[in-house]
Amino acid sequence: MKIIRDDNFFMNLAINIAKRKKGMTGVNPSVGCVVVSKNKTIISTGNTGSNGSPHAEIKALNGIQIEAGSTLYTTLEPCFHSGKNPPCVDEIIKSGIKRVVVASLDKNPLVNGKGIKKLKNSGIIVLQGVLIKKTEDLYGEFFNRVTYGIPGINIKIASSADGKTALKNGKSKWITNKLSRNYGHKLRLCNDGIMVGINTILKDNPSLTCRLPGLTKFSPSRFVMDTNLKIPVNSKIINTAKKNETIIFTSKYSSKRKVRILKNKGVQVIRIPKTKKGLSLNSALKFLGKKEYNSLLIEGGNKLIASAINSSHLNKIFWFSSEKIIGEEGKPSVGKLNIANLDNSPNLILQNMINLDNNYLKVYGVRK
Ligand code: AOF
Ligand code: ZN
Repeated sequence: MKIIRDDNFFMNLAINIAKRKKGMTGVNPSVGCVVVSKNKTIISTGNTGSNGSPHAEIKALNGIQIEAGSTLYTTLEPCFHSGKNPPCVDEIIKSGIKRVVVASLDKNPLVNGKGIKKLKNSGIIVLQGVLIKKTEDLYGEFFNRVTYGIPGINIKIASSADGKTALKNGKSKWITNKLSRNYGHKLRLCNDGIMVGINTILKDNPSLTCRLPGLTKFSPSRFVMDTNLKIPVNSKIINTAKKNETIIFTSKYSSKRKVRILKNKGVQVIRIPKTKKGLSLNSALKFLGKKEYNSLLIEGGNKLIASAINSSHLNKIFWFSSEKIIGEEGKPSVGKLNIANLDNSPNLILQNMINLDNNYLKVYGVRK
């Protein structure tokens, strides 16, 4: 098959380069950039640096000589503002490049079209929108945060073929296979934070870290919804709070002593309001948005998953299902949704289905 080295080809490469750093660029989205010469040779590539600096375009332009007729491909509109990093548009203009291809506009209000306008005003030809569907997908959570001030929510469910997450006696080790569980660690890597309900901590005592070799330092921050502050002070996440950020959301602050112990162990205890359905997920999300978390992975329990499914900030559901069948007495993956009419069921789109050694991962997006 002949490979056509057109704009789509090079943008696809930039997207793959960006994807490789997802979850490792701090509050900054992961961007991919490719510089290509007139005769379609790749001159250099770059993606956003760890923890957000330098920006992808700066890395790609560093140390190269721009020949006439070169094109720069970038997955996200080059930045216009000075934040922790200087504006990429100025570096692009200085480099002498005369053609820039962009996939998505940067919905960050500090940029949002201004970057492209400045490039065009300085005589650069800009083509925007190439493979935009793929980049809108890649930046779904980031765009949610810069638009609404709230992180985009992803849900992970690992269930039997009939949608159950545990036996009647609570046992769940292991419903899904090793490959699925490893993929689950990749999801932890790709998200800025991970949230569970207190019952998941009481039942499993998880550490909620990413344990892919070499990538543990990119483990997400951990958040627990714990209405009555039941968290055991010696649970794994509390004992590792000095290494990995850990926040307990609660509505009770009654045991001052317990709060003090938790704080001494490096845990933040944040009081948020309670609703009829339990702690207010929206209040926790607003708090996390202010802290500039772009993405949040919710892993359970099923009540929290139900709240996340009802949230307008739901981004994707990653549903792993195995070949086992558990039956009616098993634990349902999703808590009560109280749907009386199927038209009110969440409107999902199956975006991808991956065979993981005969477990299946279905990735659902949300029709908004
Ligand atoms: C780019 N290239 O690689 C990334 C961009 O605080 P700063 O200066 O690092 O700016 C952060 C913002 O820059 C971020 O919110 C997003 O709008 C944009 N990210 N822009 O030109 C990059 N990561
Ligand atoms: Zn930039």
